[in-house]
Amino acid sequence: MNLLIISLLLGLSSALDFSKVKLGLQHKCGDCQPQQVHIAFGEKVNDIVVTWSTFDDTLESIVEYGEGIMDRQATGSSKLFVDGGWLKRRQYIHTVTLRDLKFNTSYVYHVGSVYGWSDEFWFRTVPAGEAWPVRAALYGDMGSANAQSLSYLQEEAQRGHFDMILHVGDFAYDMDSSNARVGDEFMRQVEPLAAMVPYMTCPGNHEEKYNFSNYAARFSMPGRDSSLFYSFDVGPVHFVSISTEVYYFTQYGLKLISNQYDWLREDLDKANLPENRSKRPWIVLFGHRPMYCNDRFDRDCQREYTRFGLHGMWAIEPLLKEYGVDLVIWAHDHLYERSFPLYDNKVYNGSTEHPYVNPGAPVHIITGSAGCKEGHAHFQKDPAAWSAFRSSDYGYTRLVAHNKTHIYMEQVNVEQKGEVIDSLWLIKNQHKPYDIK
Ligand SMILES: *[C@@H]1O[C@H](CO)[C@@H](O)[C@H](O)[C@H]1NC(C)=O
Ligand SMILES: *[C@@H]1O[C@H](CO)[C@@H](O)[C@H](O)[C@H]1NC(C)=O
Ligand SMILES: *[C@@H]1O[C@H](CO)[C@@H](O)[C@H](O)[C@H]1NC(C)=O
Ligand SMILES: *[C@@H]1O[C@H](CO)[C@@H](O)[C@H](O)[C@H]1NC(C)=O
Ligand SMILES: CC(=O)N[C@H]1CO[C@H](CO)[C@@H](O)[C@@H]1O
Ligand SMILES: [Fe+2]
Repeated sequence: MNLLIISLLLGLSSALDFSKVKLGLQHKCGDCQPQQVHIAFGEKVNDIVVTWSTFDDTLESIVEYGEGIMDRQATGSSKLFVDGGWLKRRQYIHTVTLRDLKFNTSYVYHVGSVYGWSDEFWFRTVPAGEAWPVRAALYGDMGSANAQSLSYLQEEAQRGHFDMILHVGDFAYDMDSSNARVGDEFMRQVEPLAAMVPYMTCPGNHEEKYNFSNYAARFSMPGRDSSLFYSFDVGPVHFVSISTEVYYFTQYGLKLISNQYDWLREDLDKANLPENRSKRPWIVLFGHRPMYCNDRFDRDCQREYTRFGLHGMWAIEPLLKEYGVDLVIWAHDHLYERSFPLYDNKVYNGSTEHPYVNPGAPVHIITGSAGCKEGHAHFQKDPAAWSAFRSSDYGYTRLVAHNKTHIYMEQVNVEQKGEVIDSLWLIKNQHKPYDIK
């Protein structure tokens, strides 16, 4: 067909929006069926960012959505992602933001383009304001092979048990493996939950290859820093996601540590402004490698850089004290472990009695036992003085932030048919810097 006719048609189509005609004429799309659909909170919790992949370029990225029927449309864009492996496999990763959704409302949607649409999915937006109980699943280290907790999480997500997921690093083992086919497989496996519940993340050591590029390309977290660190507010909780990995893979630049550290201090400072903290008093920070660890073979973790910093700088534990961080969630060690209130390796008001009432220091949870091909962890023989409960059975953690004063957490053991093996009430009627010398 000659150019004149094409440009004529193009002119027409932009005037009349015959986009199908336009695309059909110009472009052949071989492998354009959407897959790996997942969602996340955007810059605010009633913005939902939808992300998916196609192997060829669809030229357009569309989400059709609505309440009950898909009567609305939002468009976004795609980026070519080239994996670093020898095949240099390519895929187009699409993102579309659904803005200003109604709170506490169910939406159906599908994603795609004129070349193909995904299955239909649904999600429910969270209620407005702070006065409602946030329900989350927390875990790390799940993997594509031996993803022991996956079926439990898929089922709970589809039954509407969670408002959000925190996957605390170490996704697929590894996303870049087999020229990133393992990453694709993992993203397909989590689709039944991640397409329905905001799937919030932080990077782990298994995401390191090619400067975390599989992680950065596949997840669309809020903020401007390639999903490496960011924060978001849900109900009565200010969640903060950090990369512990910037302390360990320093070949990518010490600048990344100082950038994150400066951002973190500023973020915690803002969250502590009286008007913010009184409205939304809980601060929950999560990152992959624990600040304290009890795994016999985990030498890396024993270096505890986030606790002490590097080169005498950028230590994060003092910020937890200074800004009164209530709860810290880690993974990496393939186990579940709950600390007593803990600061600088000292226990503050440790007691095996539940609950923790106005604890004198932050509480740490390690939840890295969702599955993965590396198997169970091996504890040090004797628990550390700070250890309140530990188990190396596979499982995941449920968290409910009931209101401004009460957080409840429990550990689900998937090796015992989903039995709850540990639980904790964290009760605080004041949230402020800890009174520790
Ligand atoms: C959300 O909606 C449900 C059902 O429509 C209602 O029962 C519930 O009270 C609402 N929650 C809030 C916090 O508004
Ligand atoms: C690694 O990626 C980050 C952005 O995520 C970038 O700021 C940094 O410069 C990169 N480092 C190298 C060595 O490429
Ligand atoms: C805290 O409050 C300030 C000013 O009221 C606002 O600009 C900021 O975004 C808030 N930060 C958080 C984390 O809530
Ligand atoms: C907060 O939630 C807990 C647990 O559901 C409840 O016992 C307590 O009364 C609630 N507090 C307020 C102020 O609603
Ligand atoms: C070590 C420590 O933090 N002790 C505190 C335990 O809690 C009581 C009040 O509940 C404080 O008075 C102690 O200082
Ligand atoms: Fe790890």
